[in-house]
Amino acid sequence: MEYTVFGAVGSGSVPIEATLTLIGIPYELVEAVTWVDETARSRVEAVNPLRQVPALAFPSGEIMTESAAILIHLADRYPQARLAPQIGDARRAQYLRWMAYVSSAIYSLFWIKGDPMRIAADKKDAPRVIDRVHDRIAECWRNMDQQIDPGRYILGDELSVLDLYVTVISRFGPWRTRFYKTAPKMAEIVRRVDADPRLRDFWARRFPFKPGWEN
Ligand SMILES: N[C@@H](CCC(=O)N[C@@H](CS)C(=O)NCC(=O)O)C(=O)O
Repeated sequence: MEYTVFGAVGSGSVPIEATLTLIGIPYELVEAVTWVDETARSRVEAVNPLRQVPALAFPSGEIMTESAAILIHLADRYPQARLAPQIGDARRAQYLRWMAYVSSAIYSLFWIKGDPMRIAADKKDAPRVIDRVHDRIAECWRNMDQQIDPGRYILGDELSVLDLYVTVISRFGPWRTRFYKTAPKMAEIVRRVDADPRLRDFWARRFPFKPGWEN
């Protein structure tokens, strides 16, 4: 009886897989590159009718979708891993605030970016739509960066699932080079998480740093 992650290399399932790795929980992986492959979309349909990854099947068979909620759940369910401020901790409100923000203000925009024709009226507008999505994402990172007061990590001196989440989502467009300029406080933090020795093999497998990856 294990967790099953429905995910894909370089996707929003990666922070969840990283969390399970840090907690030390074995899991099965169903690989589904949903944004390029119709067969993959059908493979996840039974667990997520929106045909997106990530989804998490619990050992009990219960299904959970929504990356931020899954991360919050895992960090609460395994408090010994110290991957989130627990209820009663003074940092809890800001933790929940930024988890929801990354999901709703930033990650959700990738639905448009993945296929601009989902909202564009004309194919010739697609590049402009992507540029605008990138501008909005950069603006949202800037807004977050200006309002946080981090230590070694976003919420203080301990790594949390929020750091894993921001580290992975900031690897998507408009890519890291722009993120470093737009969000200088978080730039230092995501580089620290990229370099975390506990995740070295994991990153290599699940979100490899290929030449030029920051651009
Ligand atoms: N709100 C969802 C968003 C998930 C999402 O956008 N997943 C992408 C992969 S990173 C996907 O499956 N896209 C395929 C599609 O939307 O068709 C979450 O936070 O888990």
